[in-house]
Amino acid sequence: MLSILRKARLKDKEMRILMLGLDNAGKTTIVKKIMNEDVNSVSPTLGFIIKTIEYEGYKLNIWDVGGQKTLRTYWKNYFEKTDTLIWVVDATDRERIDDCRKELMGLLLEEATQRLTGASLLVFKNKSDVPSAMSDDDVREALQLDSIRTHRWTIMACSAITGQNLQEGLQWVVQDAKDRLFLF
Ligand SMILES: Nc1nc2c(ncn2[C@@H]2O[C@H](COP(=O)(O)OP(=O)(O)OP(=O)(O)O)[C@@H](O)[C@H]2O)c(=O)[nH]1
Ligand SMILES: [Mg+2]
Repeated sequence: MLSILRKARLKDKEMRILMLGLDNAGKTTIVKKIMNEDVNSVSPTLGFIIKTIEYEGYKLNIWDVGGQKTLRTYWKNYFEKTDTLIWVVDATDRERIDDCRKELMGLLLEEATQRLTGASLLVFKNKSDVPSAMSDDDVREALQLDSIRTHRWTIMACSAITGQNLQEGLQWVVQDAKDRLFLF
């Protein structure tokens, strides 16, 4: 039933995108950069922000939810009707990469995750402009992405500061949605 509704909305060219990840990963900065807003005035998100972006005729409703530890228990309240989950990783934060894996895996395994069934996953390896950032392979391994069988996924290096791969990420999201219309 859910997938029928989802499909109907995709036909209407409207998508719900949920952006999650640990605090300080760069979620809000990514959204601001995409919207051509000033990226120097970002502060931690205490609740959530919804921004709508028009991309290739699609209306992308992006839910940017705060990632601080105390806020993570509320993440599941946002799962419903999500077409694509964008998981943002701070590639410079080696210390918390294991926390990052646990949170992502917890999310995908949780019972409430049934509400995420059928959603695709884009892992944005953010802060790739920093020379010491982890490589794609490092992050792929550290997050054990290859073990994910329940969702279509991909990983992309990006930077909310330079704008690297942000458009390409949206391109993947939209193309994946188009593909799914024919798949199911
Ligand atoms: N060098 C670099 N810094 C970045 C990048 N993206 C974000 N930052 C910085 O990282 C910090 C956190 O960015 P936010 O966008 O607030 O992170 P967030 O994921 O929204 O954090 P919460 O709202 O607390 O969950 C800010 O100081 C940003 O300027 C990036 O691509 N490169
Ligand atoms: Mg934020």
